[in-house]
Parts: sequence; structure tokens; C-alpha cells
Amino acid sequence: MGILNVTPDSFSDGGQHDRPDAAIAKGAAMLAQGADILDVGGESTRPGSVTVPPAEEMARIVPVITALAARGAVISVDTRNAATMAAALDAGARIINDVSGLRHDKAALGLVAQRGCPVVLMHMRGEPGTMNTLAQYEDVVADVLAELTAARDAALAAGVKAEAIALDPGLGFAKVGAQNLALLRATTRLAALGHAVLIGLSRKKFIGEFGGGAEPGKRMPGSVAAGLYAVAQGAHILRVHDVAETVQALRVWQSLNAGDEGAGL
Ligand code: HH2
Repeated sequence: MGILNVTPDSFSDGGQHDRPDAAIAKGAAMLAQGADILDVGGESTRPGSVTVPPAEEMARIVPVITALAARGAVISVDTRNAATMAAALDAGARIINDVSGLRHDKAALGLVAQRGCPVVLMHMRGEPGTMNTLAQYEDVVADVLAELTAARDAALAAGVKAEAIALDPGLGFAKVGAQNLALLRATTRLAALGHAVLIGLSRKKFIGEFGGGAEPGKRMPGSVAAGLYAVAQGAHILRVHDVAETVQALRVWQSLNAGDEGAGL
């Protein structure tokens, strides 16, 4: 899953493609590099980010989704707002990716159930502005799994099909430092809940912290390493900025695991 932030303020790629033509070109490039899904977002949810009104969010992303869907791209929309979800689906998006796990907007659960589309339920606490003050857990893995299970159960109760749900531990969202590592190590436990698992760690702060202090733009190698680790633990989808590098790493890793080159080498 390639990240396409049509925002002026995202933590890593903010302002790089906040005009429609630049965003469409970036999306097309990620498809050519091997992305299976493009995750289009019009609101940064980095710690301390400013809330964007849905009308502004829609104006940013709908032209981009329309153009890329017309090229056959599978598009997920990264939004917490039901009105934006509806507009994105109408423009050709096929998947909802909600960092609030369909809790932010009361209309979101019903909308996703009614449209019958796949949905990514991510774990977070509070709002982006406050979430890192809520990173206090009895046991980070057990607590996040329990809270994600509750979000999953609410979606099922609203009529969302089990096979349409993917789960995401929400690295960096009300998680700090080694809490992110503990959750990555527990990916097998998350996968055991029986849903697809999505991991978003690309260029995040903890990659810098455990990778020698690199700035966001220099966190690709650590992100690729952690992404391969997540896949080895059972993750199905990696949400990444660096599509070409991640695809190359996955191809080599998968070739090594396949071990099917045949005899006589
Ligand atoms: N992380 C971000 C945004 N959306 N969605 C899912 N499912 N999982 C994630 O880990 C996730 C996400 C934050 O990263 P980014 O989009 O790069 O930055 P920003 O929120 O500043 O736009």
C-alpha cells in the first residue's frame, strides 16, 4: 500500500504533492513501482496535527481519487469522516482506512456496513492532538488487542462482514518508543484474530529512535527492515512511502523463502 498524502502538513511527505496533478503523478509512479493499493488521505493525523473540515478534505482528495481510479488503481481512502468516505467511494475508492477504527464519526459504522466495502480498523486513543498523552498501558499488547477487538465487534454488530475487516495496531498512535516494538513483535497474535493485518510504520518516529536518530526522510532502510520483520510475523499489507524499495526487499525475501529454484544450481 503506497501512501499518497494530499496534504500540506504530513510529517514526512507533507506539501510534496498537495496539488492534484502532482498527487496523480505520484500515485501513478507508485503503481508502476509495484504498489497494489494507493492510500489517499487529505488530513494529516500526525501527533498534534490540526483537524481538517470534511469539505476541505474532500476537495483535496476527490479529484485525485477520480483520476487514479480511472486508471484502474485500487484505492483506499484514509479518513475519519463518514461524508468523506461516501464521497471517496463515489469517486472510485474501494477500501476505507479509518485511523479511529470507525469511532470518530457516528455515521461511519453504518455507512461502511451499507456500502459493503472492505475497511481497515486501526487502533488509537483520543485524537491526534492528544493521543500521545494516552500512551499508558497495563500491558500494551493485551490492551491494544482488547481495544481493537472491541472496535471489530462494533463493526460486526453494525453489519460489516468479518472478511471485509483488516486490523492495524496503529504504530505511533498513542504509542511511544518501545511500545511500538512490542506491538510489532506481537503481529502473530494480532493475525490470530483471523483478519488481514495492516502495518503502518513507514518513516515513523520510533524508526528514527531505534535507528540512530535519522530524520523522517532518511528512515527508509529502517522502515524496510521493520516491514520485512512484520511480514515474517504474519502481516499482510504494509503501508509505505518508499514503494520501489519495499517491493524490491519483499521480492528478494520471498525468493529466499520460496527456495524453489530447482536442482543443479
Ligand atoms: N499512519 C498514518 C496515517 N494513516 N493508517 C493506517 N491504517 N495505519 C497507519 O499506521 C497510519 C494510517 C500516519 O502516517 P502518514 O500518513 O505518513 O502521516 P500523516 O498522518 O502526517 O499524514
